[in-house]
Amino acid sequence: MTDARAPYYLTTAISYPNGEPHIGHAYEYIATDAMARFQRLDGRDVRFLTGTDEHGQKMEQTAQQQGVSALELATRNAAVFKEMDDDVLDISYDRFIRTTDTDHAEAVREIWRRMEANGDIYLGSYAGWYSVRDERYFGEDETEVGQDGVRRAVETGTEVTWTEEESYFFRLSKYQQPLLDHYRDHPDFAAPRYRFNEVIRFVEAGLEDLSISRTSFQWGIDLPAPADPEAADADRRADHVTYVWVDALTNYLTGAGWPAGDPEAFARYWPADLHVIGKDISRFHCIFWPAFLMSAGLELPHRVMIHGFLNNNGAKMSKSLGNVVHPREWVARYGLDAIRFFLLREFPFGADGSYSHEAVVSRKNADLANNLGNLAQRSLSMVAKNCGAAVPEPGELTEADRAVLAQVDALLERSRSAYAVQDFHDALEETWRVLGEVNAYFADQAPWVLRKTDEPRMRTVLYVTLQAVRRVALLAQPVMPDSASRLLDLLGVPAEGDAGRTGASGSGPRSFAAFHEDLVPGTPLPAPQPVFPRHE
Ligand code: ME8
Repeated sequence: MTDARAPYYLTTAISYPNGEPHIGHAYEYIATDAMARFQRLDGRDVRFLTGTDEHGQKMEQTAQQQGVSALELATRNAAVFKEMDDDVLDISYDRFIRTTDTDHAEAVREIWRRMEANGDIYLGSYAGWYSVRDERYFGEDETEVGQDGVRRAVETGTEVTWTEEESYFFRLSKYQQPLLDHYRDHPDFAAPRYRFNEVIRFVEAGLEDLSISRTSFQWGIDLPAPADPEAADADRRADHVTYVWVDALTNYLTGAGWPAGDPEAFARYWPADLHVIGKDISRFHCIFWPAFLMSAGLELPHRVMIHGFLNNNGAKMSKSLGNVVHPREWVARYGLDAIRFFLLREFPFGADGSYSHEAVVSRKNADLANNLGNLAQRSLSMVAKNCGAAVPEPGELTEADRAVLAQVDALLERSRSAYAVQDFHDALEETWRVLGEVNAYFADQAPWVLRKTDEPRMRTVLYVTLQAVRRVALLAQPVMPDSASRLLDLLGVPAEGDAGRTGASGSGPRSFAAFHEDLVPGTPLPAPQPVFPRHE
């Protein structure tokens, strides 16, 4: 059993607002949102952080190309990301952080001070191949020159340029063994296992110190004043800005109220329970971030969940291929809940996934319209016509009734275990497998025949079916908040909280605390309406 009121702090990566959000961003927000909603419904005190990563050379260059200041670009696009969260995807975040927020600059300077006080920061110089797209250096052996004469990073395929500059370094090498020890003692620190293993192999191969400041541009957070104003480098600091990844990762602390913003919240929510990120940034989160925290004397997050990438029909999304999908268009075309369901049901969260029109429509029609929508509509219509539009009074339950309900009852624990490891796919697959059993039960029992032969038995079958639909709807809430809420309205289940924000028409969430309770016979029901339309 989880402690009912235990805090649960989770985060998404913060996106670079140098362009429009795409469906890959939406995927991460939706998954993290489902996780946040599940924990809330399960009684946890959730804090959910998302936002934008606004500093660095990439942002500065894009702004120059567009003839605006970096802050203008960031402000304009951060609003686009936030609007997507609010108006398109119904993301239930608690704070949308921007790394240009003033409390964040303070957090970045504080973590720097602490790492420095711990003897982990020194001034040196760096020469290497820098990728602006990836905002990181690569060793010569990690790059290759293509047929077009352009040198690129092998790992990410992005262009690199030779950069030499004075730089502050973080003693990452010192943390090789402490990191390996931590991984060994916390086998769930990162997941899925195969991605975690890649990280471990990388650390085992040896870590070099990390360049953590830049002098070639100014769009970043200033370093803190030196602890010793007489220090040899004191007057040099003003030329440096903090490396964007030190800045970005620290957002997770700022968002929890560190260092001075909200100490009570920080004590309550830190360490984070979960960072949700994509596979391209696993090293930053599984190596650099815990090393910075160890150096600063702060606790490490419990878990980093590394999701795969979304591809369009198997092809990488890119502007040049013209196959970048905008979340707004997707949602307009299929509906938000169908998209959310598709993304979390179609492939395991850790794996790469491919989407196509056919795949989305097939999930929408088969799983939602047929398996759930039809069952709900048929049983509720029969109740409306034959049971006085109220929850029917069941008779004695048969073996078949008990068997199907036992399967449905087991779904809460199964979903808890699946969500605990962000296995949305498993939770939904199992729920829909059981829903298939409920459909088979409904077809076998044929209440439309019983209506003529055995009305009390018809009422029992309808009652059992509504019980099953209610529990499935309760568990569907994190993934499809609005549809599930509307379905629960149709079942006469009272709501407790606020409805979602995206034009939600249902009356809001129902906690899992009442999962095992029964529908009350005689409860009046509204006129049934289809909740899961077919895609024509
Ligand atoms: O990496 N499919 O920002 P970002 C799935 N600012 N996920 C994808 C994706 C795709 N096609 N493309 C990107 C950054 N993502 C940094 C993060 S965190 C302290 C700083 C994911 O805008 C990506 O893996 O490039 C990352 O988790 C998130 O979207 C933001 O990517």
